[in-house]
Amino acid sequence: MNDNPIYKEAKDYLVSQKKEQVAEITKKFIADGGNPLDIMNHAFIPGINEVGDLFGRGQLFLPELMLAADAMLVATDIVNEALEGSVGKQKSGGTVVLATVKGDVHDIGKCIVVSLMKANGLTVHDLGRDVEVDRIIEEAVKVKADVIGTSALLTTTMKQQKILEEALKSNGLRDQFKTVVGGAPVTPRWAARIGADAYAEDAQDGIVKIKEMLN
Ligand code: B1M
Repeated sequence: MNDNPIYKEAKDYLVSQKKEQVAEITKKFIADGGNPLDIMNHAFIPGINEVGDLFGRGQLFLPELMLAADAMLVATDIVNEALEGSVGKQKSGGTVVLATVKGDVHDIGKCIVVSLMKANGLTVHDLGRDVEVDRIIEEAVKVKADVIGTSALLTTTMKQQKILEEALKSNGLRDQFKTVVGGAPVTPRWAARIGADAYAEDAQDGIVKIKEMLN
């Protein structure tokens, strides 16, 4: 239910960079039986998008963006812990190597994707952020990954996803892995253009696409 007043309250705390209140309301929401992803999807993601829009329009500046990101990370940690704790340890057999691409430090979305993957029984090798294509491929080969997932939040770093596709081809490895791309500026059209196997709009969509590819 998107009209739950707690979502507006939580969103307002995030937009006004009130880290303590963000932590408190997230813990309370989960303790009261709320689905952790609901507060993320209905309060914090719209909240951080609003912050991004304000920043883009020059109505909010980098220090405030960083404070809001800090509050977002606190919420993400609490949500991710709840997600990971909510699952059994059964593995579904799929192995995923995931990273935010080189030149890009945005990892809030990627961390949500990682937690949801783990919650769905996937084995995840999270390489973090600002990761070189060669390092991603090296890890995928090492752990015999089924899927390579990349996140890009900047229009300037999206091209790393294309570089990954090209590197896989030139190394004769393209058939060994499925690839999925995500991140705010990434589109299904971009995924098709660079030859990725799938585009994921959000974390849940990522799970759906990966499970489809694993089947
Ligand atoms: Co920056 N930033 N930022 N930033 N930042 C954006 C992306 C921007 C759109 C803001 C704006 O101007 N309106 C803009 C990019 C413009 C562009 O490229 N055209 C921007 C800019 C310019 C910058 C800097 C250059 C600012 C500066 O220094 N002057 C700088 C760049 C640093 C760098 O990377 N080299 C910068 C820095 C930062 C902070 C460090 C302050 C912070 C990041 C902190 C962190 O991540 N640890 C930050 C933040 C928070 C944002 C915004 C406001 C929010 C991003 C976010 O966390 N969203 C962002 C504005 C926006 O995106 N609307 C912005 C919430 C998150 C849950 O969503 O990551 O999209 P998202 O993930 C979603 C889906 O996309 C999907 O699932 C997730 C969950 O639903 N998904 C996947 C993502 N990856 C996936 C992978 C998958 C599947 C699904 O499978 C592989």
